[in-house]
Amino acid sequence: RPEQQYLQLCQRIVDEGEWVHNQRTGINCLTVINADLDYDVGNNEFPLITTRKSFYKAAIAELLGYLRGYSSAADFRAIGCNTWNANANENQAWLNNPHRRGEDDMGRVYGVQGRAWQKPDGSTLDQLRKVINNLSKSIDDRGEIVTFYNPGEFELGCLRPCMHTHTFSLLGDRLYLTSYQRSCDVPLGLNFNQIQCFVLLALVAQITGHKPGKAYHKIVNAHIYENQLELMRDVQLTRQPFAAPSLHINPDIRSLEDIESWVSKDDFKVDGYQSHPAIKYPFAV
Ligand code: DHF
Ligand code: TMP
Repeated sequence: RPEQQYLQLCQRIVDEGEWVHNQRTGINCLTVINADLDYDVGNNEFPLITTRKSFYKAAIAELLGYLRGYSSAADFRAIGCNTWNANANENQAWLNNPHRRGEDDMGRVYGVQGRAWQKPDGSTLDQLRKVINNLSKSIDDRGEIVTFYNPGEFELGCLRPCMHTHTFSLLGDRLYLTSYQRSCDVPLGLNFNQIQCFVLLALVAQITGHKPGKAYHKIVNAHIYENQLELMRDVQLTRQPFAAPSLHINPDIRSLEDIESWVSKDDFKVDGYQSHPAIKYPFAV
């Protein structure tokens, strides 16, 4: 059961985590270092958490926004995703940043780096296009990497990317994905990120004509904020998980252009999802 990995990480933080004061948010976090999760995309074991309601449509919409190169929280809202409103509009350091271009601007984060990495000569590099072109020709040059991590432009964005590097690999007749995350809000952000690893591999396999294998998700700093701990320990971790659901992607999605133009969160259908009630975890801006 894919949720066991999730629940084991939560329990490990509760049992073995160490308190760390976080400067950016001013909140203490119970923290562990290093976690390896994996998802069997080939067998369609969709890693939705069932011990609380998962807002998977918003997680898929967020991924679509990244793949399209969005840099405005308004663009995310327009496709059914409210996850960037706070960081774009409520964080004082970003509101004071002279590079912020008004309401809803996120700056040069995620998708901007993935689709329009700035080169020294003034032109831009589309990392995702390159990877999809190569995989479509069954080429894996051992560097099929899309990275959002651009330290030279951190001050131009509202938040440094959390899940920041995705490496695709071809082996035998399968496509694999390894995703690297520097910082993980386990109660709130982790299930979104799990969904995104799974869907990214399933989607890229579909449009490049490969069978999906596994998605490997590597996390460095995994934490629970102080104000989330009780809900996690006394509510979510006392619940028994239900069986994993499966994901069905519209087979008409055939190219990156499709993703850029007409694909929406409703082209992704989930079968057999049963969950415990929602838990509203506090969000640290
Ligand atoms: N900051 C922090 N402190 N934690 C995060 O997880 C985080 N994630 C960001 C940006 N900044 C962040 C982008 N992704 C939610 C989920 C993912 C996300 C931002 C927010 C969230 O609030 N999820 C709620 C409600 C989802 C909904 O109603 O659509 C949840 O219960 O999953
Ligand atoms: P940081 O930039 O100070 O590490 O704060 C980012 C916070 O957001 C941290 O708690 C991790 C969390 N986060 C996720 O867990 N997943 C995500 O996809 C994003 C964007 C943020």
